[in-house]
Amino acid sequence: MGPDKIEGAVNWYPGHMAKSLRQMTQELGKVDVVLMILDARIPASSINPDIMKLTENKKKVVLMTKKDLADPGKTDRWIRRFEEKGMPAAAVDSRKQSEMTVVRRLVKEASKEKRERDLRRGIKNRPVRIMAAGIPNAGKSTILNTLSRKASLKTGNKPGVTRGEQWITPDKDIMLLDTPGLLWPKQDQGRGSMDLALTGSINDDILDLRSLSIYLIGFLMDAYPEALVLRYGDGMPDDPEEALREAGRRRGALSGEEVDMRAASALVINDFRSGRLGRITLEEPEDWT
Ligand SMILES: Nc1nc2c(ncn2[C@@H]2O[C@H](COP(=O)(O)OP(=O)(O)OP(=O)(O)O)[C@@H](O)[C@H]2O)c(=O)[nH]1
Ligand SMILES: [Mg+2]
Repeated sequence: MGPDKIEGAVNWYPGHMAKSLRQMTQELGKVDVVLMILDARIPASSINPDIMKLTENKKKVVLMTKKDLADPGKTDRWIRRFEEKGMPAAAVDSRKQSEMTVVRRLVKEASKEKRERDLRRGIKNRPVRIMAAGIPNAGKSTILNTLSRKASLKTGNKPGVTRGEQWITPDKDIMLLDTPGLLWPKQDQGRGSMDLALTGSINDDILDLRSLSIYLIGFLMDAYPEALVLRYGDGMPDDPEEALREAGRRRGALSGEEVDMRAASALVINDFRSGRLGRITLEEPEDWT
């Protein structure tokens, strides 16, 4: 099936990420609860081991964003898996106010000890300080905006929108810390990296879109064959590369008479990212250790 490497993926850990990690370390002392922001389509690959290590002794809540794009059955299984491992977890569409009820409840539970400690020390009404951390483009800034009911943080559908740490104080009860998306240095360049690339956490210009889309099509043929039929029609070739060509042909990704494979790749990847291939999760909780 698809290749196991992304060519040219050498600079996945640009210097500014190392700097951000150091800055987060400095802010951490002030933080009561960490929101571990994962992408519901790739819960395993979106766990950043550096962030896990950094926040080892902190109260954590796992929030899987982009629930609207993920496979609902798999999302439920992922939630149970995190809970089994002792991590309170929920999945949300981070743009929706109605989905913040569960987030507020989990934050309240995670900060219970801190509030009781404050009370014992005679401290009243000190705000709960919450940090959102995770990979680029996962929806950290979006969820903090929704929680604060104000669009004060910049968001955008590409990795690396947030460049520095930023506290916001939407009301007297909470303080929210937005942080830049972080990858980690020693990434193998296998499947996890492909998944991070497909969901848009790695800059597109360092990716080989063709191998990426062939990998995606191969995965869909196994796991969600109906997704390809619904989007591109019946009678697609069995070979992923040929299927890519055919999808390009049917969708008009042409250069003259020929299929423009680069345009076809971009088209298929965009169809996935935007949900036009349906609600798809690339990773199973059973494969995660
Ligand atoms: N469909 C969907 N889109 C979402 C969701 N959450 C965030 N997005 C979109 O994902 C993109 C990235 O969101 P951001 O909040 O900028 O992501 P971030 O984690 O802050 O990214 P960096 O600052 O680059 O690390 C934006 O286009 C959001 O609108 C969600 O739950 N569902
Ligand atoms: Mg951001």
